[in-house]
Amino acid sequence: MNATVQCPPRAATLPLHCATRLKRTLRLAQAMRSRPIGIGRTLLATTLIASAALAATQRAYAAGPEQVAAANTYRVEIRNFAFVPATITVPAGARIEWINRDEEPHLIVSTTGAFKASQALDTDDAFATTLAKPGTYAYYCGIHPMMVGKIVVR
Ligand SMILES: [Cu+2]
Repeated sequence: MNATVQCPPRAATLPLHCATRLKRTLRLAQAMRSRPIGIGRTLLATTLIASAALAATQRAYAAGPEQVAAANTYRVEIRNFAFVPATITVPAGARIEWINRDEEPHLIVSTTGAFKASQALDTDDAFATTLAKPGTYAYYCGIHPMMVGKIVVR
């Protein structure tokens, strides 16, 4: 009994099963070669989708906060009447996002008016702003002014 059949090296003398295997290998090689373009397209598509998602942050949160895909987004959670973390340091141009995990409404107000205040955020509501210029941005909750936080933009 001989289970393994050797394929000869020359294509001209290939038995049928070897020719089939060679074709399969060539097809695989072609697929591998075209893959980088495929990945490039996927990344581009992902970027476009991410841009669209920025406008739909609150919808994204419905699916879970880890699905907010934008790479330059930094999240501050509101828990037990506190901003967590109370201070974050982000690069210029970063998008900062607050999400209210309390049962009480909260709203985000810049101490200096550096960014537009949020609406009152109900449970799991989110608000975001983008800070382009380096500096320190203090903010507080418009309903509970003892709740304070700080964003340091580098
Ligand atoms: Cu509050």
